[in-house]
Amino acid sequence: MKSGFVGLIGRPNAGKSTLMNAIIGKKVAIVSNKPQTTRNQIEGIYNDLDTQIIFMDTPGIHKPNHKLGDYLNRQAYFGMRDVDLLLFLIDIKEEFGKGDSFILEKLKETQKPIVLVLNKIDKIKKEEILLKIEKYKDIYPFEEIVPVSALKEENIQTLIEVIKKYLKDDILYYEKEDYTNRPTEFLIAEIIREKVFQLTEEEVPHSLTCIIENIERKKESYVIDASIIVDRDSIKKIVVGKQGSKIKEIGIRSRKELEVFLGKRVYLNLFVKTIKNWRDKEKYLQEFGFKDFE
Ligand SMILES: Nc1nc2c(ncn2[C@@H]2O[C@H](COP(=O)(O)OP(=O)(O)OP(=O)(O)O)[C@@H](O)[C@H]2O)c(=O)[nH]1
Ligand SMILES: [Mg+2]
Repeated sequence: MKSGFVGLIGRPNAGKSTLMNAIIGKKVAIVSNKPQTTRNQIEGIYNDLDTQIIFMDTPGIHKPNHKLGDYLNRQAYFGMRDVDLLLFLIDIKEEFGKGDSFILEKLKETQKPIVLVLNKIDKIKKEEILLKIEKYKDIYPFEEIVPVSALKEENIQTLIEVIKKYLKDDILYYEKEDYTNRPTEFLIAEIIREKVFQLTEEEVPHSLTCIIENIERKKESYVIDASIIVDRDSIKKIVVGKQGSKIKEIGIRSRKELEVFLGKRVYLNLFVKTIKNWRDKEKYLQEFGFKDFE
């Protein structure tokens, strides 16, 4: 039996959550093509016959514009502590930029082994992959460099084998059936937030959050009341849409996925509420679950 903790670190949109889901084989963390999708440190638990790996998915490290952004970065830094191995994720198609050097410096400070994961290899030609690997070798002596496609699930098994070399413990931290540390309520709110992320543009997804007000568990169904909190009325108008068309679509898509996830019929009541500038107010950040561990 081997076990241990692995931090997934990188810029927003590098594909950290997609990779974690691909490794776990279940959707633990939501994914979108917008930066700053992940807002909390989320554990995904990988189990096979003789191994348990606990992955820490983290928010992409970025320049914050709000208190919420500071919180996101702090969550990422927490994800670097108390792990056996750090996976530094980079979109192979992008150039290594200032944001990446900044993250690399932070990673180096931890003095933990760093494996570079070059993600999204499905977007470039095979010959280019080798050239990129050579380039990254000059940037830092990474323990290893592993090219993968989280989306197409290419080379994932190789990555798992690499990770296994760095696991030091021999106890089960979680039950073998567990795949995340997050409660069902959190996963439900995230599924709804993902739909809002997918169906809105520009600053809209970032200025809102989703909270579960109430869940009634019945014999054959769930009744879920959820609120989408926005930070100004103009955003509320967009989320509701013309004659409620947008919120209706968000509701339909969320319900479909929730029914599969919960395995029961779902009655979903969505409300949209404005709380001015909630992203900059400590009181609301705490109330909406953006709490530090310490
Ligand atoms: N083509 C391609 N797209 C990918 C791959 N992995 C992730 N993506 C896409 O990249 C976007 C961002 O993916 P996420 O997994 O949300 O990225 P993240 O690093 O978790 O982002 P944050 O949570 O914002 O930090 C999504 O549109 C994914 O579908 C990949 O291997 N290939
Ligand atoms: Mg993410």
